[in-house]
Amino acid sequence: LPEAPSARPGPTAPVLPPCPDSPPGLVGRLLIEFTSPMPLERVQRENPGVLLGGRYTPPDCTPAQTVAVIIPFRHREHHLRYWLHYLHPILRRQRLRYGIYVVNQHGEDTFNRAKLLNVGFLEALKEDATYNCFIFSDVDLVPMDDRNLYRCGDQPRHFAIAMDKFGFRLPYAGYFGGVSGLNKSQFLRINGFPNEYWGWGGEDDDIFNRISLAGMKISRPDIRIGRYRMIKHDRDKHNEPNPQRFTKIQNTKLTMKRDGIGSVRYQVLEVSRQPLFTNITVDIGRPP
Ligand code: UDH
Repeated sequence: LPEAPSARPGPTAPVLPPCPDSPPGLVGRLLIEFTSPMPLERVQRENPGVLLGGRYTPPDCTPAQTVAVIIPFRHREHHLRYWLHYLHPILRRQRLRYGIYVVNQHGEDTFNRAKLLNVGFLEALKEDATYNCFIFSDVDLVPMDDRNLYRCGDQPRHFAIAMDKFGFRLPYAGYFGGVSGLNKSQFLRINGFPNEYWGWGGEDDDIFNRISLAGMKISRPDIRIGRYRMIKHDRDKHNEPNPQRFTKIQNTKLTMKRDGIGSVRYQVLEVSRQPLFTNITVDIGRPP
């Protein structure tokens, strides 16, 4: 029987093929430097395909996932410009459908990276319920190889495994810092991230513990591909090393049930869609 004409896609609804597993336009090793100034206007000009809020969809294929990239942030505007400059073209070459969310901690109380990441997860989903992969990236980490694909898989993924500051090696077997990715069900299975790590350190180890306790394993790229440059910086104000971190990471098994995405409290003060990213300014409170 001939197919009913109405079942055929019309000219207004082109059906694109699925995006390939190995994107064809990747270039491999990249030259990354942070010396020349990087005006936002230049980054905008060089990324005309990026839509308001930092959204992008490949024009020529249908991606399997929709990726929310979430960046914990406060007072790092010049790092963010480099990050956007390098990452937008990489993510585009990787044929991802994605959005960039900068979660900006309001005020000058102690910084809380993991809580900001929980906020990013919830707020990204409020904007687009189709997000099913969440990549959590520090603002000062730029991949040196575009074959390090910012996608989720059947296990939580650690991307930033070979940073320049650690001599391009994994600093310890259970390291899960810098850039990591979980799909929605993996994230919910560990009750998201802890909200109670104020100041620097420990929260990434707590996340690693959550993943292990939930019976999952970390997946990592090849050490030659998972290379990163970190933008050099001094320690930030109001993000001093947290002296409680050593005892806290001993107690993940007890705390993860009550402290996580199910218990996060915050107040969004502003959501603003910029040309290259969505900024979410949030009041996350202060340590008790
Ligand atoms: N972050 C901010 N603002 C802050 C603190 C942290 O945006 O005030 C974010 C940012 O995305 C950063 C991430 O949180 O990349 C992690 O914080 P960090 O860069 O301070 O952590 P890292 O371990 O550095 O990279 C620790 C301080 C190193 C000082 C070394 C001096 N030579």
